[in-house]
Parts: sequence; C-alpha cells; structure tokens
Amino acid sequence: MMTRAYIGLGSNLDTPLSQLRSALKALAALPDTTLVSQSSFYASDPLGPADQPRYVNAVAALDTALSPLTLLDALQAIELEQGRTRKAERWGPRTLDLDILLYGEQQLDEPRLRVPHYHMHARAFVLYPLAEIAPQLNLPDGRALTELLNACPFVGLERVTETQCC
Ligand code: PH2
Ligand code: MG
Ligand code: MG
Repeated sequence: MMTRAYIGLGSNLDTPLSQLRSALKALAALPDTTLVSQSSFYASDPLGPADQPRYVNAVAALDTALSPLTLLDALQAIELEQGRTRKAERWGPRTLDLDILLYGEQQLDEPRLRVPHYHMHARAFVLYPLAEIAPQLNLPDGRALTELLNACPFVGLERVTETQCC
C-alpha cells in the first residue's frame, strides 16, 4: 500500500540549489517510492541564528510503501551522503535537511520522529512550497492548508529560478 508523504528540503551550504537537485534525484531513486511532484525552489531568510546564509527550500510529494521510520532512515542516509554533519547548534547551517512533513493522515509522536513536522504550521518556507503542489491539502488535525497560509505572510521568501540562485 502506498502512502502520500510530503518532504521538506532545505540547504544553506555548498551550493544549496545543487544540493536540492541532487536530493530530488535521490528521492526519485528510493526503493518502493515514486517522486510524484516537486515545488519550485524558494530562497528564504534563516530561521534561528541570523549569522548563517539564506536557505533554499522546496517541498516534494512522494508515494511510498516505506514505513515512516524506514523512510526517515533513507532520508538521513541521503543527508549523510550529501555531507550533512550533526552539530550542537540548534537550527544551524546544513548542506541538506530532509524532513518528513506529513505521512498520509498519520500523526506520530516517537522519539525519532514527530509527524506532522513540528512548527510546519507556521513556517512560510514550508507552507508556500507545499501549497504549490498540494493546494487542497488538509492536515491530520482537520485544518486546511489554506487556513494556515492565511495566518502566515509570504515574508522573507523569494521564489527563485535556476539562473538566479546560489
Ligand atoms: N531549517 C532549519 C533552521 N532554519 N531556515 C530556513 N529559512 N529554512 C530552513 O529549512 C531552515 C531554517 C532547521 O531545519
Ligand atoms: Mg528542518
Ligand atoms: Mg531535519
């Protein structure tokens, strides 16, 4: 059985746009998984420490037969493959961050994985790319994505094209 999952992609080190492109290829190559769609790329002001480069963010939709934790393992393997190192600093810079935003209608609260992704409800760099590929989406708690967008201004965010960006 396939489940529709939404993945948030982010990078602010080592040519972020290429990081996201490579990550999308890696997502498309996951076993028992189809890459269904991907949003545009968005340059975004860093949330967290301000002394770090701007991020490039995007969201991808997958149909996957992998369980949430198997998918998490696979995403972390891609992060490592692309040079991710875990630092103590919270919300510090990274070559690649792949977050499971939503996994079907499921709500998970496990030590390794909370779904829906915490704070996604209020992050413009998640909600706007998500709305591009899933405008009619409702969250597992019944809230409509449009409702969340209304409460989240398009601030610090810029849709970018291939040539404009880092
Ligand atoms: N990710 C973070 C911390 N801050 N800021 C932006 N703009 N985009 C991100 O993806 C991001 C962030 C930790 O995951
Ligand atoms: Mg993240
Ligand atoms: Mg993460």
